[in-house]
Amino acid sequence: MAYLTFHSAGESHGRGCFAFLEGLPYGVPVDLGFINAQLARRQLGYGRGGRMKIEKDQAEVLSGVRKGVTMGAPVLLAVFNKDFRLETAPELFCPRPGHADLAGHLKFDAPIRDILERASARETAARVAAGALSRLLLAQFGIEIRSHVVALGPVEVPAGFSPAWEQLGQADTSEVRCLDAACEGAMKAAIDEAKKEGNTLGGIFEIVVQGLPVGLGDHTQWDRKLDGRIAQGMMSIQAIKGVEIGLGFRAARLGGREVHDAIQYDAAVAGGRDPAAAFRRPTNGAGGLEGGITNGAPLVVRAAMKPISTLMKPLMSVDLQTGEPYKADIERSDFCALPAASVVGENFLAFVLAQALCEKFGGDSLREMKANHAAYLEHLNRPRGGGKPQGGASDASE
Ligand code: EPS
Repeated sequence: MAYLTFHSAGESHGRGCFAFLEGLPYGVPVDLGFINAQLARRQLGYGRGGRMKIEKDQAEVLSGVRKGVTMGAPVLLAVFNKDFRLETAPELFCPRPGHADLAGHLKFDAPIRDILERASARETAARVAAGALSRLLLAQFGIEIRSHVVALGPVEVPAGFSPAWEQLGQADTSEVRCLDAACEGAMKAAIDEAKKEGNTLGGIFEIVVQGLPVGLGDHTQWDRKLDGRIAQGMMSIQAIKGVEIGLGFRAARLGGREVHDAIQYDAAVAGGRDPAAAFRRPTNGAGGLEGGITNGAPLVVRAAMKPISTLMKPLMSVDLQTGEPYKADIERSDFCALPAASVVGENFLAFVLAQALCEKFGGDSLREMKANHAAYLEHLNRPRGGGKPQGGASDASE
């Protein structure tokens, strides 16, 4: 069982979105202002629908925190809905192609309303609350996460566009979270056009993580490989249809000499505080992961979001009451939620990474985790060359 677990509860128009986190150590400072700032970022973006004008998402801590720090106990966070009308929300009868409506209705033998209420991306408010808390743990270990939008509908940043870490910090100043000025305008125009045509747009965002130590995740078993766990975390976000790490699909079209990152070693800096400084790679095609283990380079994750399935000019569907062809139902929705999805991606990735961090340095208190982390860095930093690896055949023969 994973040390750190997260589950959510709640419906889009129910009482609220609830995040249940178990396994956080004692003593993580809980900055509610930070968590609420992440929730506010999730509400932004060009192309959102009417709901974001109604809600002002704020997290309330219902359990597991005392005097501003985690108690080592389960944490329950609540984001209460202003648009709370679960019992009176209208029934739907014409399932929306691309939504969970029809498959959920058939599987659960339940009204479409009951399916969509839980399938809705409103659930991402709970994920962001949990992810933001996870991020506060990561911050204690110098781990930081940023993201930007690299494609929206037909508009894509130029190949090789790779903003510096400082520049990534500016993505929030763009309404589409894109750092290429020419593309930013074209993306907004594409959203305007889609809106005019009763259409929706998806796209691709990229997340970059700095400060991860070498050695999170594990090569020994399928469900311990961190790349697989990241992919699961990202694919589970509503409307995400693809995930890449590092070069991702692009690696398939290149040779090994072009894809893999040569390793350099500088003995002069070994023994310092930063193991990544002794082992350097001029390139990062691997995106920070090799064999399912972090390698000390920045983690680079891309996720592709499909266009939202509620269409103001709907596709044809079937009226489940008559069995006759009919236009799919229309619900209030977003035209493009990609900028928000990139914020959800950042924060949910934080949860997946916090899980891996707790497994590697697991302790009951933050202080114990920090001591474990420091001892591990010390072990990593021993100078290489001349020495034999510990254990193994050579030791046995001596
Ligand atoms: C969302 C809340 C929802 C939608 C959107 C995301 O609110 P409502 O359905 O009341 O308009 O705006 O959900 C979807 C795109 C979806 O497919 O369910 C939110 O809080 O992010």
